[in-house]
Amino acid sequence: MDRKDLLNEATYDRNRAAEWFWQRSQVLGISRRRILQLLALGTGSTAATILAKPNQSHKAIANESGAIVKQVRPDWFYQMNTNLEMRWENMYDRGYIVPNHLFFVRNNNPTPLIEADRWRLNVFGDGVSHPRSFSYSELLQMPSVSVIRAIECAGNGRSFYQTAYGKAASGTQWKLGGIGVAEWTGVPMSEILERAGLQFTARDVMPISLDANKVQRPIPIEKALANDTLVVYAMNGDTLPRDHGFPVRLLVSGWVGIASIKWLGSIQVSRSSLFSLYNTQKYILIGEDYPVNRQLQAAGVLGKIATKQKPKSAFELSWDGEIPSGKRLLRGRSWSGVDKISKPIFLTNLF
Ligand SMILES: Nc1nc2c(c(=O)[nH]1)N[C@H]1C(S)=C(S)[C@@H](COP(=O)(O)O)O[C@H]1N2
Ligand SMILES: [Mo]
Repeated sequence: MDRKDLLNEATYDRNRAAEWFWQRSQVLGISRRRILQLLALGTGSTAATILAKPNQSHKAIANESGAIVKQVRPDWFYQMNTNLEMRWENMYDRGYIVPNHLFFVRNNNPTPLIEADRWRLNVFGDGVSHPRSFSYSELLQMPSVSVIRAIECAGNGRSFYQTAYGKAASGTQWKLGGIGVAEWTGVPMSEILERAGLQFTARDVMPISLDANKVQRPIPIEKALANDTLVVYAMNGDTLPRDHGFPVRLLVSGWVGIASIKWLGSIQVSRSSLFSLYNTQKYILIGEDYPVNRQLQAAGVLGKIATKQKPKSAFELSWDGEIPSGKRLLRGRSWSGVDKISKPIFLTNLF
């Protein structure tokens, strides 16, 4: 297979699932039959449990914030548990970039309060020859890159299952504000991996967070080494805000938001395939249109793994607002997870 194909998340996951299944059975000394039995018994977390590696202990977390640290105003956001949806009307006439205070927040767990001077980024695994850690100030002194990129939640637009089909999809009921564009500044992940002695045999990279559930989702080494895969410490020129991953988060450009792990604590680099709950059971598409082969099923993968976002568009208007009749200039945007929209279609005479 062309190694470039591994930049496509779906291709990558399909291949890795099969490999993972065989490797784990060997590493753990468990027979294939026993793994199948375990998976059959499992009610959800079996694959993740088999995979679980001891996490490094981190003492840098002072406590948890309760949920969200930044100012939450109802005219800025729709709040849904620990998540904040951007209100598009606030972007009217504001330009391309979403300011930090208006940027959406998607938190699986409350925002952890991490002390930067006690925090370290640990790089470990059999894919590096010199496992080591980096302090915050070390990272700030390394060569940095700034890119303008959108981060969009895989579930953005999910509430339309209810409005369009009369059937709600489970999960956060986003309208269209589960997206934001910012300028991200940080150290290319390649630079960090190189300094830990990246081996040419490295295959997968697992960024592991410090939030309550240690959210983690693997990416292939090819994507980890891309120019715009960054270990980010600044957002729109400011220190990365707590809710967006302080002290550092990952930016995995163009991939579903969950790949851009916040509150990064360690990075596992492996010569074998890696899997986590977040690409076997969560952030996947389930249904007749998304068949899963038997090997993937056996590895605990419940559906087609969500990859690139479909094109979408939104008006910069309040969700349930009214527009006075007459000739009006409406503004909006369209975007896709792959590239720029090349041919916008303008609808006129709507009213
Ligand atoms: N540690 C951690 N990283 C995470 C998440 C999380 O809950 N915990 N949520 C992910 C999801 S689902 C999305 S869409 C983006 C959202 O980034 P933001 O909150 O900065 O907008 O972060 C991702 N990174
Ligand atoms: Mo997300």
